[in-house]
Amino acid sequence: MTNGAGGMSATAGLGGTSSPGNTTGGGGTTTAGGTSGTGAGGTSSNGGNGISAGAGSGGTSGSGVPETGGTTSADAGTGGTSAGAAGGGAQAGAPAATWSSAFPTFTEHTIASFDSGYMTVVADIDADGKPDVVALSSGSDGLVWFKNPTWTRYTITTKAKQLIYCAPYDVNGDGHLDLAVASDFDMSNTTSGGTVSWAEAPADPTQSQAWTLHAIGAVPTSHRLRWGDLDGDGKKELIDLPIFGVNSDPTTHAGAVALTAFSIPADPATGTWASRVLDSTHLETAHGIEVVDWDGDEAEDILTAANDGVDLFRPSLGSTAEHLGAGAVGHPPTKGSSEVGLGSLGGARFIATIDPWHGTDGVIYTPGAEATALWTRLDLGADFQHGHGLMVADFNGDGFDEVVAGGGQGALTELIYRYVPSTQKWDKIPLAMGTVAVSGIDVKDLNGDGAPDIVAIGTSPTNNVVWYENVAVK
Ligand SMILES: [Ca+2]
Ligand SMILES: [Ca+2]
Ligand SMILES: [Ca+2]
Ligand SMILES: [Ca+2]
Repeated sequence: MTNGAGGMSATAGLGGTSSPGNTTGGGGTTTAGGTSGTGAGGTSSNGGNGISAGAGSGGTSGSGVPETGGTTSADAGTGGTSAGAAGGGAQAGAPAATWSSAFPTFTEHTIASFDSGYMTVVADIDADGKPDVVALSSGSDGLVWFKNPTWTRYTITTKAKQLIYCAPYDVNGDGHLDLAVASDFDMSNTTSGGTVSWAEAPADPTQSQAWTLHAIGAVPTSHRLRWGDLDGDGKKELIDLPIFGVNSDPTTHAGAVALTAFSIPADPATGTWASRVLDSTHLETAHGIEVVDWDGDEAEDILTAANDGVDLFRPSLGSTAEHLGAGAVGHPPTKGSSEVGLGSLGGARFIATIDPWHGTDGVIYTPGAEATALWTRLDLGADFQHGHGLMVADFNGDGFDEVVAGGGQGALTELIYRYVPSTQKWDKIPLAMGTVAVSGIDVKDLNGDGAPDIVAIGTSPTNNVVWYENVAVK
């Protein structure tokens, strides 16, 4: 592995200042803990270091994607984007950026032991201004949250079984973050199960652990949930990505999934959630999803990672799948892409993935020569076994996003990919080896210092939740 400064410490050690401003990959995102986001508008810049900004032009200034409850949407860190076709590259709302050689170290802290940890999301559950860590187990430990900073553990529900995913949002608008929950997950059953519900937060989740479950709907093998404002009306819809299509082939999993959006009814506790199938023809073995505002029109858009690679969906435009990334060559289901995130290098857009399904390789896609062309695929190498977590974030606040990713088998590799303009290569900075069997990763500023931190959750054999404190270079 190469590293600007060598070694496991991830220290660039070259002096300079790191900005705590925490622009998460583009224009104007709000940040956690009440600190204000930066990401002011301005022209996109490639920092004079040879990065092509692609064909995009004429974008609007970035509109941040604030999550409910004041937590950062570091994962959505997309901000202003070019208004052109899918192939456009520039993020017009990105701040002028100058790449910084100074890069933080990361200190690992254990939050908890946690059986069969599957996914984690950071959200301020008790609304005290400190983002908390929600953890979901595919085993016996259920759905819980850990209060920042003591990491006291509180149960959310024991009623939902065969849990697979959750996503925070204030569903009923009472000021308390609720959780959409996918349960009754069974990879071998593509014709039933896939329950989707929401857990209603009590007034004080540190006093009462009785979250009430309300039905939303069911799509067999529901596997990933995200909230996104698909029509731009200011209220988010729940997006449900199943992993396998109904009655899909049990071996190849041929047969597309129904990417589905549910709308919150007037009375979310008792009303019927209208559902809308956004796509039912493109996505097989669909594993990754990211909500972004691709074109700055305030209606949010969706990136997916599946056997066909990376697709963009812009439901507000009534468009079908826009195929951006080819994914890895292979035999289904072991092909295509598995995780996906969107980032920016000083205004030039990129997509990061793990390829193929449950895959091995970190991959960077950059816009093709023409707006309609598939994006250029740069394979960074087979760094993972069972790669199962990826997030894009700007860890040193220089306007150039990095990628953190991890694998749940073998050496249990977690690393950060960081673009270096002088070499036009992506350095691999080890984050941890062997300590977390990564099933999921989230990135937020946990300690309120403005620098994004990393949370990772591990399944067997590590069975744990940890966070990596971003120790900025002073
Ligand atoms: Ca909190
Ligand atoms: Ca609520
Ligand atoms: Ca950076
Ligand atoms: Ca921090």
